[in-house]
Amino acid sequence: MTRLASDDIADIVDKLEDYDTELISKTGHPLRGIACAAVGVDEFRIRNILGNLRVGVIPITSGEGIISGFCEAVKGILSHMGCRAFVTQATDVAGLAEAFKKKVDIILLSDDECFIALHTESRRVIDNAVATGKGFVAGLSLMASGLKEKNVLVIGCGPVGRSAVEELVGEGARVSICDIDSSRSIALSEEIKRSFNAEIQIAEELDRALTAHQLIIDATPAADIIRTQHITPDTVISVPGVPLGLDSEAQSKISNRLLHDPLQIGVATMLVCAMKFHIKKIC
Ligand code: 2YG
Repeated sequence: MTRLASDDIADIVDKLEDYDTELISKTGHPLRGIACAAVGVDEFRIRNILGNLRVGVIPITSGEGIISGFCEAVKGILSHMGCRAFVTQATDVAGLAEAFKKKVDIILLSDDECFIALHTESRRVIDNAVATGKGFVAGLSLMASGLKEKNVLVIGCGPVGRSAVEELVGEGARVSICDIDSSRSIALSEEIKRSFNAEIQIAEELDRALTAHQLIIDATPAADIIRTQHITPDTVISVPGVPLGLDSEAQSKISNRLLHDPLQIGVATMLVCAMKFHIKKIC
């Protein structure tokens, strides 16, 4: 699992308004709209519910410890989405106690391996990797005006890539997968066959797969794997992976048809996934 650095997230909160403007120009929706599309919730229905939600973010000191700015960035994204979010003063178990005493509806916390949202009343657990896969597929779909019957390449068969593949199969896309470890792509294709009775293709060779696809999800921690020769006027790329997998020439060539952020879409989608259980409770 990629561990973010403070530099990756330092300016997220200050730039959320600008990011919404960028997202609207790329997908037609701001962050909240993309998260709602990812979860299949009507954005206008949840607006007032969000305003009443109390969300606690708990700093966790285990393992490699606190990432400076991480909880503040998560809290800033949640507040930008319209809910009442705060970072607990205490860390770890004391932070959990503080959140419960403050009667939160949703808790977000992350150690080195696992970043989750807990919906206190329904006791549901939302995993960041699953939500991130959903969110970036929704973004690709909005940029490409739908993915049904379209060929989509997913690079990286880790937790985020797996979630993206499941979403794409659900959207009726024709999915190819590629992973540096072929046992992971084989395992994922067998799992998709078993769970969805759907066939996905395994691309043995990344360069050839990138040349053959215009719709791409890059769910790897690899840099510079997507280069200028892979970018055509029809190429649209959604990158949940950190760092961004396009080299600088490919980035300038693809211009507006590229979606990437280190935390925002994943956290926004986690929140809407969590509150979706909340909506079920009230409707
Ligand atoms: O509470 C803290 O400050 C730390 N325990 C947070 C540690 C987070 C470690 N995980 C990551 O940096 C990423 N997997 C987070 C999600 C990235 C989404 N693309």
